Amino acid sequence: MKITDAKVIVTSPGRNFVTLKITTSDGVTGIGDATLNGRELAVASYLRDHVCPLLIGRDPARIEDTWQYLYRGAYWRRGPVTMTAIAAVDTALWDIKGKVAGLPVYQLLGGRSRDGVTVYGHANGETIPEVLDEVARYVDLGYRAVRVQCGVPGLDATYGVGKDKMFYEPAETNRPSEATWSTERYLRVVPELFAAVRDRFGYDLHVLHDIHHRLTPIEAGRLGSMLEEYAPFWLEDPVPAELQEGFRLIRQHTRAPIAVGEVFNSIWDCEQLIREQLIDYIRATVVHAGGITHLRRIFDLAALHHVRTGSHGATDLSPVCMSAALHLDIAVPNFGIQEYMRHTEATDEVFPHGYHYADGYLHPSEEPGLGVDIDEKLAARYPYEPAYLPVNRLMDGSMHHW
Ligand code: KDG
Ligand code: MG
Repeated sequence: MKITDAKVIVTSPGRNFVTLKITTSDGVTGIGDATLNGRELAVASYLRDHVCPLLIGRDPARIEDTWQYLYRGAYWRRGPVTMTAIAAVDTALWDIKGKVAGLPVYQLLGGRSRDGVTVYGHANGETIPEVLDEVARYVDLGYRAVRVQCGVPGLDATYGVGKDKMFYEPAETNRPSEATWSTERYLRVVPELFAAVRDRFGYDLHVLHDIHHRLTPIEAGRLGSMLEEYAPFWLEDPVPAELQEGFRLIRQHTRAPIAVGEVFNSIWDCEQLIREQLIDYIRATVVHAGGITHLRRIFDLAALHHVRTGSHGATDLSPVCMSAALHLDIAVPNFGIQEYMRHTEATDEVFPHGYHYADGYLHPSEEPGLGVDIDEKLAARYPYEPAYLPVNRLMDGSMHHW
């Protein structure tokens, strides 16, 4: 069997998604998510202009070899654009392998380690009472874990506090919007938020919070120590993570569990964080971290160092990525939690899928392969729309350091 076609499909059913579709000489098809929020067309070009021509004639069964060929062969290693493109190829080849074997992909990864994948959703609100109402909505839906974010008094907009409920879309069309930030005000409101959530919902619910890289290590240590009494499940992205050793300082000052990794694209972004046990959850994803093959490698390294998984699953990761993530989540021994923000109805129609939510858990599809498809005719009805993630500035107008 050989690869006979590889094409890139860009569609925007509510937001932009890039998908790679590979076809084999036996007529088997596989798909992979290649969406990089705000930089979608860079990955589409990387695939179309540089990778698709190399795939034609290759054996689709050689997943590892193809991964190494694209990673090493490019000479220019790593980076979000390259690794998202490689992820799309890798995911599509796992989909094909599952279909050829007649098995869901998780069976090829060693089979089930658990009955379902515990997920969390985002409870957002401008005010604390609004957040509490959103938490109640998730609790009513059976969720065991909820991420809480509220507006910071005195700031016009706070990143991560979405306008939508159940979806999460920070990107905006045309030019990026610009928001301002005050660490002092933020550090005052978050403990109040946690206190209110614990007061109303008790301690059985897992409560998560995303800092979106906005603090320094010592500020993050202070926030963590203030939140310890409210037993946070994790504090996410406390600081920008280019300087991995900076996390040592956070560890010295708090026992709050730390999660990081949604912007990571390679094992080298988290090697020190994992090896020195500076984090508790690794949030790298299939689409941005080199596909199932590379993410499995990261998860295995993490398993050796008491680090559990907590993959990114915001709305900008397509149902193709979510399907692939669930096959890994259900199989790996050190699974922690999976983020799950729902897609719009239009997106679900373009990407029919077999995974489903029930009682706090997601369940991967039992169909051979990943159990997700793309309706190309429908996809063609939603042309690409330029969109950017917002920019953040401090009160004095300087760019925030994250
Ligand atoms: O594209 C960026 C979003 O996916 C990101 O802001 C989401 O921080 C995020 C999260 O934890 O879901
Ligand atoms: Mg995040």
